[in-house]
Amino acid sequence: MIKPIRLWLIPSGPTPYKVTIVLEELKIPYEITFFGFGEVKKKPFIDINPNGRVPAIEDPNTNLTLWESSAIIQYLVEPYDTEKVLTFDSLVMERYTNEVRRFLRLLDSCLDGKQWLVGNKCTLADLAFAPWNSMVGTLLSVSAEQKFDEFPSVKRWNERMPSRPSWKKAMDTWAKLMDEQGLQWNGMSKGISSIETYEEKREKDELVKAQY
Ligand SMILES: N[C@@H](CCC(=O)N[C@@H](CS)C(=O)NCC(=O)O)C(=O)O
Repeated sequence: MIKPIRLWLIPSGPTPYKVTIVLEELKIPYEITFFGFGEVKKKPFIDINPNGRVPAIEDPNTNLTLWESSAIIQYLVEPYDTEKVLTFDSLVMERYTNEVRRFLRLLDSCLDGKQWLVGNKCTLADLAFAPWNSMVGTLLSVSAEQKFDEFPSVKRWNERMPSRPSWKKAMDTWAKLMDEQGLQWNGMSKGISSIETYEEKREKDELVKAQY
């Protein structure tokens, strides 16, 4: 029997409701302790969260006190989302990667011996793929250089795109806007090389603003 988790919040602050939604979704019993905005930097709350911001939780099942909403929801899914209601297990991720591969194989066979997808000129059908082709390395967790190794016709077709000024302009705009937000190509902040570091920094509130 799960003992109710205590959730500390101020009613006017939106962030704690991130936690209540997850508690509801996962049907975890909880009790709310609420107080006024003026008391957030005072006792007794700063004994729970010395940083003086809500939400914070106390879990009597594990004797854990925790603050920072992203850290809290991450913590809640570990023991309480056994049915994977709000998360994916690795099998689902694997299925997703396999789907991307299956589709690329199909695309590869469609492009076999052809320059473009429809007829003998570059059409909307080709150009609509261009941005996603740029993301394939991230989707398959391989380097940009290796992403089309298994799909030679797709690789040649994708290499034809940069000959289009429109493609180049769109890519330049994309790169410039990402740069302005301090993001690298895979959507993570510059200097972050793994999803684990990304999650860690997100919990500590250390990501660039664009990632919230
Ligand atoms: N990064 C924190 C942000 C929490 C936050 O800013 N909470 C606001 C209410 S929505 C708060 O406690 N404000 C009081 C203050 O900053 O003095 C989190 O995700 O838990």
